[in-house]
Amino acid sequence: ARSEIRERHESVAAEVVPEQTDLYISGEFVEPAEGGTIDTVDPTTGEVLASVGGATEADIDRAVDAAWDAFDSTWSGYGAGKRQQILIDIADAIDEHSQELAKLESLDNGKPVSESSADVYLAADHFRYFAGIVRKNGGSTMPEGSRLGQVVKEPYGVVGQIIPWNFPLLMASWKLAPALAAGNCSVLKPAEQTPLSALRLAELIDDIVPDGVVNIVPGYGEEAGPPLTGHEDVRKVAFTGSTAVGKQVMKSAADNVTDVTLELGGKSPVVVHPDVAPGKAVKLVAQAIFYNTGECCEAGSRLFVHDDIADEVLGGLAQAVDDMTIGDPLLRETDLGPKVSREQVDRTLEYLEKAESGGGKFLAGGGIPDDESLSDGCFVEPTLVDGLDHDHEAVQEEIFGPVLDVFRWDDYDEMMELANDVDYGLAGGVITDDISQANETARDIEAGYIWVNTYHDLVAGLPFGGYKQSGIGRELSEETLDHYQQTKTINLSL
Ligand code: TXE
Repeated sequence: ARSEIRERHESVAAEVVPEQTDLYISGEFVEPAEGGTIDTVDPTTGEVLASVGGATEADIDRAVDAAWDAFDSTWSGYGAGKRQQILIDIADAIDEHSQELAKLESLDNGKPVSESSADVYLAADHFRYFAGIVRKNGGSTMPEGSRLGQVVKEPYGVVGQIIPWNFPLLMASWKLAPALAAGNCSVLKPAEQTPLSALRLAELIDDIVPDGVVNIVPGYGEEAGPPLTGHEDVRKVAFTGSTAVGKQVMKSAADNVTDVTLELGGKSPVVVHPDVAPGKAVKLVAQAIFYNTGECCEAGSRLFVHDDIADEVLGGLAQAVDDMTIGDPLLRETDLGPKVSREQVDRTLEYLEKAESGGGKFLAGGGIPDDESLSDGCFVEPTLVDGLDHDHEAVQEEIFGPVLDVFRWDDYDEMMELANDVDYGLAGGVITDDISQANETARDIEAGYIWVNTYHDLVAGLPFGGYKQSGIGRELSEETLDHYQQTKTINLSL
């Protein structure tokens, strides 16, 4: 079975790995100035999929210049209608290549193809959403006595965007669609682990978008990140990644007082009330933590289940873990693929060791799957950890793996105090059939996005972003356009 997986991956890679893997600057694929390359690895097989150009400061400077040239010469002259059509054309191009992009994403990131197909659909949908709202983005006027006030929205010009590896294509679309809709040009840096779908997107939009409007510059975080976030000609920085790096990004942007939005980590609580059918809770909780191998900033990674149904829910979850198909992400039946990298596996295992030595008990999982056919890959078992103190590292810090910390409760206020006792505040889940209870808990959780009786459902139009150390700003919504524009007031004396 191990060789079967390798053969399958080799043949799919031959079919979908893009030809162009250099930096995409000003509509051309160019070698990095200092010639470095980055190997991007298939986390299922450990094989190198491609060597891509690795940008350094000189390349970032070049990309920023190219973006300003494009802004000044063409893009700033395009009206909303023209930008709308371009966004629709990008969405169409993504849809036309959806299967290819899904396979590429599954190869490079390791996510099951059922999930990467959803990502590709949502990426196209995101461009369509911003194509829609761009036309109502008109500003306002205020006639007041002998003056006529006008409030107009203007693009920043050139924005710098940095994305992580957990939803490579979808995050590229979350960044590019609003930036372009608002009238900006972009320099976008994909994560070094997963640059391929963004590079393929560059190929696909090359004939749609004027040269230099979108520049894709893969590179290592430390090499390509700071030159972009601290660049004096970059007027806005949007970052998705770890909270630790988010803080560095903010500091570096401070040098030029560059506007920043950040979408950072999370440690989101899921609260289960006693009135629900345990089976319903099991399904939702499993989805909240195990989707995308737990590599979701919004993952529901702390479960608070009411005493009355705790045994049934936890038993059901252990069974759900047993029933999951862990395996080759290229197969439709796979529920859980590998993590993105060896480094990420080690990080998760370290937390599991700490959890165990800190008194945690594994109700399911707890290590690497015992399956010879998966031994080349970055697999980790879905894991339930019981019995940790809430202030333990494995509870307080983002593990970003398929690991759920479980807690039982019977006193609502005490439970809610713990639920909010983390530095993060990205999301939360509430499971109950009692509408008043649902609303109360949704309001009590200190987080930017609460799901009731569902999870991970992120639909364009509903703002997504963090409280506390989970970030600044909102994506997926009209508010996002504001983050990519500056307000100008023209006060005209009549
Ligand atoms: O993240 P980084 P890593 C969390 C998650 C994970 C941990 C570490 O807990 O285990 O972070 O992952 C770029 N200036 N999240 O180390 O480094 C980097 O190249 C500018 C949550 O992979 O934050 C990549 O493009 N940029 C998160 C991006 O930052 C820099 C998703 C994210 O990588 C940089 C990913 C620098 N100095 C990880 N250093 C989420 N919110 O979904 C790195 N980068």
